[in-house]
Parts: sequence; C-alpha cells; structure tokens
Amino acid sequence: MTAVNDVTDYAREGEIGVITLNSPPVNALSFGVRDGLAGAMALAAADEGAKAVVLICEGRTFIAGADITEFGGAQKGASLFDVQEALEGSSKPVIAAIHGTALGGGLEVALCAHYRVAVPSAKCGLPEVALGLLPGAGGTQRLPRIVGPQKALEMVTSGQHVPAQQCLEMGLVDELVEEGKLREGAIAFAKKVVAEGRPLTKVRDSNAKVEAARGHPEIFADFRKANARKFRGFLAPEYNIRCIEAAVNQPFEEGIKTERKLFGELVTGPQSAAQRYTFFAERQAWKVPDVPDDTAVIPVNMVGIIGAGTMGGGIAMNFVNVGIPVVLIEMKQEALDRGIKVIRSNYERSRGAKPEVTEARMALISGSLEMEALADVDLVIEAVFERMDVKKEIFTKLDAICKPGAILATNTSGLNIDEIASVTKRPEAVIGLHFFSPANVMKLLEVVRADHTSKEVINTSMKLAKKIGKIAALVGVCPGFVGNRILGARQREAQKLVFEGAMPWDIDRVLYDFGFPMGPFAMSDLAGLDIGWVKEKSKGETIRDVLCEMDRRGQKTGAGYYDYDENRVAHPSPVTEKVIKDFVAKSGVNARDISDQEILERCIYPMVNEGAKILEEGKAIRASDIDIVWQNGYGWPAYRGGPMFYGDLVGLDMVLAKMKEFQATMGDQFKPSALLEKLVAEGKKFSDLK
Ligand code: T1G
Repeated sequence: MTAVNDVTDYAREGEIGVITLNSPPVNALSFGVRDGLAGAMALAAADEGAKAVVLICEGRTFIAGADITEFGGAQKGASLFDVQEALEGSSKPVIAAIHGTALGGGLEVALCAHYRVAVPSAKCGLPEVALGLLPGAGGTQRLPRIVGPQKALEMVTSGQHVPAQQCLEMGLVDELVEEGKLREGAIAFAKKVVAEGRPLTKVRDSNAKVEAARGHPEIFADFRKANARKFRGFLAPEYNIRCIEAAVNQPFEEGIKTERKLFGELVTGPQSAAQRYTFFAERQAWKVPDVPDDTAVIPVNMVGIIGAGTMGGGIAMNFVNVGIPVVLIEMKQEALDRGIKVIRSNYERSRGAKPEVTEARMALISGSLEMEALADVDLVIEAVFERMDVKKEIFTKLDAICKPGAILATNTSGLNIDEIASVTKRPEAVIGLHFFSPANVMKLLEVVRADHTSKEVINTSMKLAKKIGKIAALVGVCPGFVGNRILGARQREAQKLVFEGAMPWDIDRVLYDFGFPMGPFAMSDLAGLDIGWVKEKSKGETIRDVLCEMDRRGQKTGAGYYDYDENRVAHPSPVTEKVIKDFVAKSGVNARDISDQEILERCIYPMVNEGAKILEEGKAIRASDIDIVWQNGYGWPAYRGGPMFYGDLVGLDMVLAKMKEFQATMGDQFKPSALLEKLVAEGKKFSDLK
C-alpha cells in the first residue's frame, strides 16, 4: 500500500489496483483529494501488475461533490478535468465503487470511470441546482447519455438523490454488490471485467439517447412549461436545462464548452453565493455554542399534544411519521374526533399515500379528554389558542401530572415563555417548540430557549427536530420570537404604505417580484381579513375594518383587498381602491406616488434592522439562523439568502442610510439598531459576526 498523500492511498489486490480516498467528512473533491486521485491514477497506470483499477472511499460516503468551501477561492492542486481525463482515458478499466451518496462532482468522477458498482443503500445525484449551480464537470453532458434527456432534466433540476436500485435500472450503475462488502464486490467485478475483456466504455461516446432526442425541442419546452412556477426567480434550473439541450444538440466537446460557460456565470453570481451561504447556514443552525453535542439527550418515546386543532393535528403527524406514539388531548369528544378525522384525511389525501402506512400511523395516535393521560409521556406540546391565562392553567396542571424529566413545551407563536414557565416548579423543563402551519408540511421549527431551559432539554429538542425532518433554529424569548417579530416590521410598513398612497397590489407585486411566493395583502385575503375581527365592536377605524364591514373578508367571500373571479384568481379591486382613497382622504393624509424601490426598501430594510436588534439582544445565536427562519418559515427566496444576507449584499451602510432617512421623515420606528450602527462604523457585515 502506497500513501499518495494524506487522503489517498494506492494498493494492489491481486491484479486489481485499488485507489482509496479517505477525506472526512464526505470525501469532497478538495485540492488534496484531486491531487491524490491524479497521483494514484499515475501509479496505477505505471503498475504493470494492475489490470484494472477500483476507486473506493473510506468513511460514510463516496465523493459527495466538489469542496464547496473552496468556491470563490484561488484554484489549487490538480484540476478536476485533468483527474477525469486520467480516469476516462485510462488504458485499464476503472471501476467506481459507490456507497453513501455519490453527488455532484463525485458522480461526475464516477461517470468518467468505465464501470460503476454500488451497494443497495447508495444514492447518486447531481444536486448542484440547490447551490444555485449546475454540474460543471461534464455531468450535464454525460448523464443524459446514460439516463436519457428527460430523466437527466429531472435529476439536475430537482437535485434528487436517486437510490441505487433505480440507478441500476437506469444504467447509471452496472451492478449492485452485497451491502457492507463493497470493496470485495468491486474487486470481484473488476476481475470479471478483466477476465471477460470487457470494453473501456466511455460514457461520453454513448450518443444514442441524446441523438434520439435531437429534433424534439418539445421535450424542453414542455419541461420548462411544467416547472415554470417552481423555478420562478431561480437562474440555475434554466441554466441546467440549457446544458441538457446542448447535450442533445451539440457534439460532446461543444456541449462541455456550453456547460463551462454557463457554470462560470452561475458560480460568480449572487444567487449561488446566497444558496451556498444557505447550505452552510442550515448546518450551522444545529450548533448551539454553549450546548455541546454530547450533552445528555432525554429519550422521547411518547409524546402528548394538547389541542387537536389544525396545529395540534399537524404536529402529531410529525411524530407518528417517525414511529413515536402520540396522545392527543381535547376538551370535548367531538373536537377530539374531528381532530383525528382531519389527520386521517390528511394522510389519505397525501400524494402516494399507502393505506397500510396510514393505518400504521393512525394506530400510533390515541386520544383522551383527561390530562392525566399524559402522566407517562416524555414530551408534552401544548397547542391551544393564544391566551396567557389558558396557557398558565394548562402548565400548572402539567406540572402536577407529568413525570419527572418530562419536557413541557408550548407551541405559542410569540407569548412570553418565561411567564408560562413561572407557574411550574420545573422551569428548566419548559421550552418553546414553535411549529408553522401546516405543521406536518412546513420545515421550520423555532426552538425557543427560555431563561431556565436546561441544556439537556435544548439538545433533546434540537435532535428531535432533526429526527422529525425539521430545520430548527434556537431563538430566545421576545415578542414574536425571530420570525413573527421580523414579520411584524414588514407588515407594519406594508400597512403604512397603503395609508400613504400605495395600493395593496402594488406592494404585493413588488414583494412577489422580489421572490416571495405571495405578498402580505394576498396572504391576508387567503387567511381571512376577519381573523381577530369582531363585527359588533367594529367602527371602521382601519381599512381592514371597513372591508370586513362590507363583507369583503378575503378569498372566502370572493373579495377582500382583491376581487376574486370564479377561478379564485385575484384582481386589483376598484372597490378597495375607493375604500382606501376615501379612508386616507378622511384621515387628512396627502396620498403620494410611491416608487417600487421605496416600497421594497420600506418593507425589507426594517426587517434587516429588526434582525440586527434580535442579534443585539442575543435572541438569535447568529445572523444566518435568522435567514434560515425566514427561508423555511416565511417564503424568503433561497436565491436571496435571507434578510441578513441581503443586508450584507446591498451594503449595511445603504441600509443604515435609508433607515436614518426614513427615521427623519417618518419617525423613530425606523431607529437603526445599535449593532447596525456599530457594524457600519467598523466597515463590517453580519457575516463577520462570530
Ligand atoms: N463540500 C464541503 N463540505 C461539505 C460538502 C461539500 N460538498 N458536503 C458536506 N460538507 C460538510 C458539511 O458542511 C458538514 O460540515 C459535513 O460535511 C457533514 O455534512 C463540479 C460544482 C453529503 C448528503 O451539493 O448534500 O460538486 O457542519 O451535515 O446530513 O459539478 O452533506 O460538520 O462542519 O450535511 O450526512 C455538490 C452537499 C457540490 C452535496 C451528507 N454536492 N452535501 O449529509 O451531513 S457542487 C452537494 C450534502 C459540485 C461539481 C459541482 C450532504 C450529504 P460540518 P452534513 P449529512
């Protein structure tokens, strides 16, 4: 065995040369790995005893892509293309042995081998699109030559990790070997290739599938049309499509040039910078500096949920989905029955639902009208309506009923959890688990740390969040926590802009074009303008009051801020316009023309400023956690990173200048946060904060 470098070694087993990479955590194609591969291939080529070469990785996975941390830095070491040339151009068969996830550049390396074998648990994919990129090492030209253009389009625009069995069926791998016996299986396969004198198949030369698609531009037109809504605002999906088109319409080498040109445009652009930032931000969010990863974890084998309404039901589904039984508590039998019925219909209506799976999950749900039924659960999540007195009453009872060591959690979306905890004798067991509606769908979980919450309870909650498939961020207790607090800043300005002359549909259009799935007024119409509105008490004091008094309560009444046609499509409303103009005129405000740029700045910059205040107060660990909250809970477009990333992008000096300008003309609600002032004074960014 020869150590080529600190992450690569070369050995010979009989007549087979074996290159082994070992570069934790995921054998990413760092310059060290590239150098190692180039060096090992040279050794294998010179090794007369080696009739074939197996490329295998130690650790949890085959190469999981280019080293994302190297992007934007100076290129060092062997180029990936040279490494691929050495593999594909080898005079000896090269077999890639895949376990874990062969992703991005990793799959592109494997596609330069002459054969690929995998264990059944392996997966392959080209997920670069999730980083705002495209497979830049020949993946968009080689993949369609094996799986066909249609499947290649799906794989490069979804970034899906395709299981080994499907890869075998698509021809992406040539053989599945026994689980846990990859090395032996790969060497045996290599010996077979040598013994049978199999050809040095180069994927680049397999043109049949791309040629068959030539003259069928409808493949791409239909694909674009079918995914237009999903890809809206993102550059990378379209660039990936163009590369697959090039694979069909251009010779291989020309296609590679097209791929490199388009890759270059993406990797230097702001969208990929934002999405690469998000990749690391999502991984950082799990890390709590003062709660070491090896902090004790409380076993959670049974969960109690108080309230079987929309939130309670959705929350329950998360736990039974991973096999954790749930006890649902309600006040009345019909409410309990209704709640369980809704859960069942959610399962039955979900895509690809299997009756036996639904039954197994429903069997894990039991209901009771007695809180005492929660005596043995490991975690309770209270999900009842937002009234402090009701929450306190429940937590007082839970404190008496629940076993020692049980976690007492509240799903409140903004009430003071320290106050809730104060009615118990075990405030260290109290934590906020703020799910987002629909709780079985929305990825985000705000884990809210109260003053006395123990590190065990925090670590357990973060680990549990990962187990139920959520993206969690640890936040502190303050009104609205992180997400709703920042939403408040935006909504406040959106409402005020209407008062100053902008129309709801102008504001929605600006935020929709910015990348949000929906603007605040369309969102209000969807939720219903009459949430919290009391007809008897309504005196037309706000525009919303007036609209509700006119029975314009949103989509459900066919009219709200917008008018809705028979297909529920929203249209700017002359009725609402008149209501707003009359209301503004009556209040003596001189309406004015407001530019799209001002609308954007007035809505977004106060969000950045509020985020800075949250960091200042220590209610979030890091700026990127705030961005993770907004991307996964409030529809902030991934290709813009999040409010804090966006603040850094436009320049905190610009944000500060605008906040001061607004403060001077509109008042102290625009007062810049001290942290924002400090960072600008020091010429720093949020991303510089450690
Ligand atoms: N580069 C650098 N670091 C990486 C990495 C990568 N490609 N992938 C993972 N890490 C780090 C990650 O930050 C974390 O670090 C640790 O590894 C474990 O990751 C030319 C341009 C492989 C499915 O997009 O999807 O190839 O936080 O927590 O949940 O065409 O990581 O511990 O310090 O995510 O088990 C394409 C990205 C790159 C795959 C494992 N490849 N990685 O998931 O662990 S672009 C990808 C993943 C490219 C070429 C192009 C996942 C995983 P830390 P983890 P996991």
